[in-house]
Amino acid sequence: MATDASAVIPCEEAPAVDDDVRRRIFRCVLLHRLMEERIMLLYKQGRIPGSVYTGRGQEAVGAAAGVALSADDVVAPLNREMGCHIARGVTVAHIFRNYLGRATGPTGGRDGNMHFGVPEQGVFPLVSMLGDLVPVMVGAALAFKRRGEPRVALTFFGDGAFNCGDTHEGLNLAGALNVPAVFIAQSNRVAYSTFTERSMRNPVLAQRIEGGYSIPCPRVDGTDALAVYSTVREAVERARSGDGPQAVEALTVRMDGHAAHDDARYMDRELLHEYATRRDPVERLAARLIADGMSADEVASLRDAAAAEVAAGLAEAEAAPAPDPATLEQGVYASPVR
Ligand SMILES: Cc1ncc(C[n+]2csc(CCOP(=O)(O)OP(=O)(O)O)c2C)c(N)n1
Repeated sequence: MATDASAVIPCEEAPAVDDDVRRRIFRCVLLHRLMEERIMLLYKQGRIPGSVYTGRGQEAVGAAAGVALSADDVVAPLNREMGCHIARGVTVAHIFRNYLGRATGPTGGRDGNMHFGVPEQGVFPLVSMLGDLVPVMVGAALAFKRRGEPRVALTFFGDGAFNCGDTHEGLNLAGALNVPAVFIAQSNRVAYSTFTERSMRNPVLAQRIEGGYSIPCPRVDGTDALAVYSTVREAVERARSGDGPQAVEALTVRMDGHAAHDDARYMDRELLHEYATRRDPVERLAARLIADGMSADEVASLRDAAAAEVAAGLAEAEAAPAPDPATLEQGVYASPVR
């Protein structure tokens, strides 16, 4: 589905978001989109071990939330938030090294493209069990609070994860301990192939987070990167200033299947068409940059720069060594049983 520039709805005006921030977010959403497109090609060529989970349509959320954090904050992105890794300073090459299973990648070639992070850069790896990152990040936030450090811990959960007990235990604990944690609900309407309305009586997560846990939870259009940034930034600063846990519900649509094997034939075609043509997060931000005075040439050169960054990062990752089979048990057992 090609994007018709005249059909795209630009991001809302956001004069408070300065130029540098806009450019940083645009780089992150672009890299997210372009890297995943390249990864899908590599996957189809059989060069990616494991499966591939994309965040097409949701790029604005992870990227803007990542940019909204300060340097000392920590974040645990999920598998549809590659732009968040980029926003925190993880390099394109490092992410590609994970997808290509290289020895020098974040998991040393052990991961099937999901459970990677760079903790020394404040990016925690994903835990597969839905909802489990909520209590993990409450723990991080509790540590910051007890040490008197003005730092914030942020994580995401999908609407499917909101049906898991650990999410609720974590939200409850965050409120009871009044910790500086921020939770982003990625409401993308579907969990695998189950639509949210079929798995919950009340699918408005913001109401349940506010009503159930007394955690403020504004709702925001998750395809509008500048709106997500402004809303998350306020939540982060409230958490940092001692107001306790905060949440934001980002409304999006998952544009691809759950993973590369899933053609998403159960999704509503008209809805996907509407989001692809009018609400593509990358194009919405490009349209806003142009509406606010950036020339089309400059936008094109930012796109070219991102494409060059992807090509260079991939070349660097391809040149990296494969893991040595002799290291197979390293990091698997505390003390290998012979
Ligand atoms: C506790 C638990 N139950 C089931 C699964 C299997 N599973 C993996 S992803 C997924 C759907 C997740 O949906 P959602 O949280 O809405 O995130 P989305 O995939 O839409 O981004 C399921 C059921 C799991 N990983 N953990």
